[in-house]
Amino acid sequence: MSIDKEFLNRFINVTEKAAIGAYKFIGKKDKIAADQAAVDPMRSELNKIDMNGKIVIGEGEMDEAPMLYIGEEVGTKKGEFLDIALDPLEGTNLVANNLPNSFSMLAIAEKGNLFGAPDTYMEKIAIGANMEKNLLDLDNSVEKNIKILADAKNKKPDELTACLLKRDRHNKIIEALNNLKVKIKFISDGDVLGAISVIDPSSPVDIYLGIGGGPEGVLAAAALSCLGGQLQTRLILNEEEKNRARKQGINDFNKKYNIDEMVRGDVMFCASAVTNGELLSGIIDEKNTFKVSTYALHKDINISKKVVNIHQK
Ligand code: VTB
Repeated sequence: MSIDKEFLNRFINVTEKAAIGAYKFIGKKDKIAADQAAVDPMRSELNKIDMNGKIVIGEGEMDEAPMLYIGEEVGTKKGEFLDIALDPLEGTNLVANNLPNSFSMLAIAEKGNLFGAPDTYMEKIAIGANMEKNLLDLDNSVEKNIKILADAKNKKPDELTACLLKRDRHNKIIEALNNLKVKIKFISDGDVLGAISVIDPSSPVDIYLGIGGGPEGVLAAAALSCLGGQLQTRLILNEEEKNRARKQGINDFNKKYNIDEMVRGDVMFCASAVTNGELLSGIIDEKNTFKVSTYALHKDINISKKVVNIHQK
């Protein structure tokens, strides 16, 4: 079954209202306030939608997040049963420091169809569409994955661009990429967009790799699955996190998840920009209105669009 296409505009409105909430905290060096300002409108707008929604990826566990926590039910409790992965503000640092590529985002699937990844680190490797299924593997060396990808794209490694978070934990990967002369696009935060950039025709990125957040991995999987992209992930868990993961029904801690194990069936994805960026323009503050840009995807209906909506102040 597909998700009713009427939902897409309602979810676009949710991420746009959340983005507007965060807008006034751009450059204010307060990432917690920026996040909260996105959480409140996101939650109240979700609660206006006729659905039986359940948060599977949210602001944290029930005891650590008062709102939009994992398991929270949202919507009017009339209508379809939907699972929701959300990040009211992906890139809290980016907003706090007025840097590009911050978004309010969410993904929707039918009940039971989204991987409830714990809030831990996750290894990720993402590539675009139209390539042999499960082409790359986290257990391959960087050299091997780059060679396979270069062959599949009929390019040389030095013609490829890799995107990764600028973190010391990636030094080995960076060294391998440098040896292969692969171009590197570093990002400081916001690895959902990093992963999505492999399917963005206006981006030079061919491969996203490295370690980022688990919840962000599920949001990236939702977007990539709408457009035929590929993603493989593996959780990175310390002992305490293994206990938490067990409670969420995860027992094989070394499991590699391919995209169809993270997201099943029909999916919607919406990301509304707060600050300017490569995918979308940021919010434009006009006298009486805000102009907000959103990237919206609906897998079964084959919708992939960038929209701009005007919101009255
Ligand atoms: C990424 C990125 C996020 O965290 O998941 C990253 O997408 C990973 O964590 O925007 P570290 O910052 O600890 O490396 C963010 O940068 C912030 O949540």
